[in-house]
Amino acid sequence: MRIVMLVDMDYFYVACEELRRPEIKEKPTVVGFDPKEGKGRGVVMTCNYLARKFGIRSGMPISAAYRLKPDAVYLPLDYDFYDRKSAEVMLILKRFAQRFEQVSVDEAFMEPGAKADGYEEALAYAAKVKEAVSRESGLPCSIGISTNKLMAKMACEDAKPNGIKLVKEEDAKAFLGELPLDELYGIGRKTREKLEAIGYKTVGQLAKANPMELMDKLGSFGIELHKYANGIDESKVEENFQVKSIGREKTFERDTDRREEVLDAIRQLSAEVNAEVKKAGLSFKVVTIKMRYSDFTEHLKSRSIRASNKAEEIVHTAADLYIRYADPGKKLRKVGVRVSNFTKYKGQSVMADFGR
Ligand code: DCP
Ligand code: MG
Ligand code: MG
Repeated sequence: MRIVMLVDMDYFYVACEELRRPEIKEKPTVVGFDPKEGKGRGVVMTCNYLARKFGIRSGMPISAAYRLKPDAVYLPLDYDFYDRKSAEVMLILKRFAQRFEQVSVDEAFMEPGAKADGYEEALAYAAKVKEAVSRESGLPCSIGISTNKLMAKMACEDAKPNGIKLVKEEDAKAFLGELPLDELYGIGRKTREKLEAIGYKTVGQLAKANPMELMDKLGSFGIELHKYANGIDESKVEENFQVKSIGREKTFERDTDRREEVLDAIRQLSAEVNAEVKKAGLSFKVVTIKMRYSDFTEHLKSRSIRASNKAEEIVHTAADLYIRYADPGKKLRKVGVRVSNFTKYKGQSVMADFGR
């Protein structure tokens, strides 16, 4: 039988911070922008479960979090560190997967295939995965198990934090039926409001709706939601360990707005990217530059070019994007150069797992 698992790390950014600051473990902790005693702008990226008890949530203004719990621990963002931990976790998970699809910095779908071919086997297998992640990365995760991606995701939400939850195919509808609409994958605030306006309040009611009516109100998305409400999802776990992009980034010793210093960095990064591209025997069609400013806002600019494998093409495009689009009023904390949309060059094979 087909078993699908979704592994999602618990309170990921804060859990990463706990590794190097064990003293925050027992304290409500928030990672995000500086609250500046309630006057700070920007949002909460995430918080641990202790902080959630006070009503703090991802995405809420940091000032609102501060009002709820001024004496929580507030930590700044360190994307480099979270990216490294993420890469480490993904490598661990891949070992356990026959099919694997990373869907965000902290979550991935996996099909164990013949390694766990039944519900009981899958439960035992998930426990093994969870244990390996914990032992090797030091981080907690939760795992949802079911027979498709949608239900694995829904099960994982239910398992959180630090749990494993299995939803058998025959139990999927009952499991979903009780949930309020916006807990169903795919339903955000707007869709919920539309559905409520036509009289639906729970996923169970939506499951019994006439799909034609939903088609009328929401187009083909309505049909999809009707399937979701019934626990149906035919999408595949898409293997994505083929190289999709190759990039390098550099954090400046000090935040800078000196053009020459940035261009030097772009030249150096482009050369490194080019070496990697050559090794893989690829040609690229898109060059992207990433600019992260000292206030942690981030700017990505891409340009499509004719397929190329030339170093100069990377440098020229990246430098031009920087000159055109960098915000002159801000200092850069970090710059990155990335190429993507590969076509094969000289018929060499595509290697997996290029350095991030
Ligand atoms: N994140 C973000 N902005 C958001 C939501 C999340 O930057 N609006 C970041 C911070 C999270 C990470 O992505 O740590 C993973 O997001 P999750 O939704 O998986 O949330 P957490 O892992 O933090 O908590 P949970 O235990 O609920 O999964
Ligand atoms: Mg998570
Ligand atoms: Mg997640």
